[in-house]
Amino acid sequence: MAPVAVYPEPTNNGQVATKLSAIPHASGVPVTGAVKPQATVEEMAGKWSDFRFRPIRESQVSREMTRRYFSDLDKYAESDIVIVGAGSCGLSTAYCLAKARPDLKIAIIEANVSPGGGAWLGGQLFSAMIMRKPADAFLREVGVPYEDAGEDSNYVTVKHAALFTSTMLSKVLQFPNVKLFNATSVEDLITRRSPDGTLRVAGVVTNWTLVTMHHDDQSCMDPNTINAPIIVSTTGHDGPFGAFCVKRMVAMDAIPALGGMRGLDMNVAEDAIVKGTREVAPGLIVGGMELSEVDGANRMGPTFGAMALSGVKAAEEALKVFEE
Ligand code: 48N
Repeated sequence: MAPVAVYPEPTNNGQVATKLSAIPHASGVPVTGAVKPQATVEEMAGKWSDFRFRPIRESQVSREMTRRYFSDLDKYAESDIVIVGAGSCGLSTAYCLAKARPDLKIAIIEANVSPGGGAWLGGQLFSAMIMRKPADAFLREVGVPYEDAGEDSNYVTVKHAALFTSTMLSKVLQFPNVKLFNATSVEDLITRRSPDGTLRVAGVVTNWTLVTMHHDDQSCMDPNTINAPIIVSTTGHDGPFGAFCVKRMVAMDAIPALGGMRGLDMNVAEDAIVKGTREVAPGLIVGGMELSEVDGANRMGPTFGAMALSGVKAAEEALKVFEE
């Protein structure tokens, strides 16, 4: 049997781990890379026999993760805008908001561990994503490669929907004023009643999604909150939480009964969703397929241009609040 590599018990930054106070907080190297890059992958190739990672103490990893997460929870407890749902519409909204207003704090709450919603595949599990023109303008804005059959064609094709969604995630997550809380559900809304009785949405009520899914079999797992003057809800029409915010508003008698999504008509549906993206109640802007449930709009099926441009419009509507 090959000799077992014996590693000295690593301590934090080489310090002897005696008591908490002796363990200096690991100072993270900023992503911007103030440190001169050291190793290169090429240098590692072929020299694996004496390869070793730099020693670490597990608590350094734990502290780096938890310190950041709880600092983010503290920072975004008061957000400027909360986006509910990180599907194609929510991510497009986040991109436009973060780019236009780097001074605003934008929290994205996504129930799934993996953000992206229905935009990882084009339709019936097929890979390619179709966007009807002029939505190709958004693809150029974000830098998503696509194929265009020519000036007379009426759509463009992204060779794999995951190329759109991964590019969107990469761009959105790099904005310093955006924080994605995934695996986290909005399970209610913070509301305020004005003297004339008008109900205003003033934030979201959140919980770990795994907790949200088990309120029926566990008692009293109370939520957390995020205050914000504007909520953009893009929770889609599908899945266990589809159209969550508008259903909650109907339950509170804050908006009339839902119109319920209508049958598939691409031409009617995509124009209606983009043009109809708006503030459906004070403090609550709705876009994407969640809107089809509000307005009784048609569905468009496997074409995504309306999701992207609904996000552009949702961002525009949200920014009006900050211009007033
Ligand atoms: O992708 P979706 O479902 O929603 P949209 O509106 O961004 O895009 C819709 C699009 O994918 C279609 O449905 C296409 C165009 N098909 C149309 C048709 O006719 O069939 O993303 C919604 C996201 C998901 O990731 C959910 O997990 C998330 O919202 N979500 C929530 N996140 C947090 N809290 C909640 N309560 C919640 N509800 C949903």
